[in-house]
Amino acid sequence: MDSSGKAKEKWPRKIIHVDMDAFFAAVEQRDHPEYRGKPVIVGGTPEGRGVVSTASYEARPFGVHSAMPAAQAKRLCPEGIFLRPRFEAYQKESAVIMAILRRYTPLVESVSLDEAYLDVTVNRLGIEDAAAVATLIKQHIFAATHLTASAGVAPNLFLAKIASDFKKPDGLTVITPSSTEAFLRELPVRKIPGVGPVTEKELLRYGYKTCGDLVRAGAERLVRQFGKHGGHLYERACGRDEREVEPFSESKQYSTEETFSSDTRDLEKLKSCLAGYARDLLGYLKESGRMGRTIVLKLKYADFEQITRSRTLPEMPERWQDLYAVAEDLLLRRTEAGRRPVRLIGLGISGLGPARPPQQPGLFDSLPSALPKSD
Ligand code: TTP
Ligand code: MG
Repeated sequence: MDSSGKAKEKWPRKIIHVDMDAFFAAVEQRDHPEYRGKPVIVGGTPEGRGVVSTASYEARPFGVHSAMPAAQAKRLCPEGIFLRPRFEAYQKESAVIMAILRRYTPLVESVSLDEAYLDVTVNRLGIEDAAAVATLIKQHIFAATHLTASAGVAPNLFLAKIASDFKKPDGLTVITPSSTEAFLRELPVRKIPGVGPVTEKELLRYGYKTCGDLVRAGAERLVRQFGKHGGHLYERACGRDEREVEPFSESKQYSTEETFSSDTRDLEKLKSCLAGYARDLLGYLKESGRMGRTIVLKLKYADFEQITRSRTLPEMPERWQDLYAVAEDLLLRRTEAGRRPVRLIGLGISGLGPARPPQQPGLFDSLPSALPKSD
């Protein structure tokens, strides 16, 4: 029994998933007070052909969401404030957030700029109650950045991710081992990470609306109907996930890209984009203390065919000019750029890892004074 008289539940592992709320838009609202409380839409310009990166919570009731063409977002939300993304600002914030998370446990896996898993089964505060750790983390992030995060606490990564998404923004949801089944029973299949609109449609065709429906169908039938993927869905619907938090995978790729306002065959224009990207990418990597050796060029031709061409180097280039030289070579030798009109160009570095072994600062070193000190 614990102090509240409740029987203590046995947790195989305690995982927290942290996901920032409307990340890019929240940074813009923080930095521009005049945008607070207003629908802010970050991404391509509505006059152009780019897409929405994200929308503030004020814009979401209008139906605006990530990956929607910005022009469509403008039709849905004419009073929206449309902003171009400021990636350096978001990367800087992300680095602050990830550094905070690493103070609680070295077992932090950052899966994107605004999202990470932590294994706090054992943590540096020595707190058993993972929900209490998640509460501290949310306060810590807010004190340092003035941005809100939502957190999910659960016995595995899959459930923790579902939980962090359950009550956004500024939410905290706990799924305990004993509440897992009830939690999943009515959960729509679309909420399973990896189930997009196409898979959802397919599942609905067979009458599977919720995780409960998948569990009732059983593994055998699902494998018959959907092959290996069916078996995977069954495991998740039962709330099982054996994946570990992998601290060294960090963010797997960092990239930047742009959709042109009109398709182009102009090689000079493409090359000048790549030079700008190379400068940004290398600056970011150096600043965030990471290194990556695989250079990835991405092109989308006017007919929407998309290709990537990559090259892995013996070590990360020191100067942006060297990174650019690789990108240019890929562009000129391994694509049809110049001969075929191009709609989008992007450059990325993958296989990222920390340049130095992660440090283990004291948990409360340089802690913002706003964070309540434990006594
Ligand atoms: P998400 O965490 O998916 O979205 P979000 O943080 O904006 O909102 P939520 O409160 O629902 O978590 O993505 C994090 C950031 O990544 C987002 O602010 C912008 C960027 N992003 C894109 O650029 N394109 C996309 O399609 C998505 C989904 C995100
Ligand atoms: Mg987010």
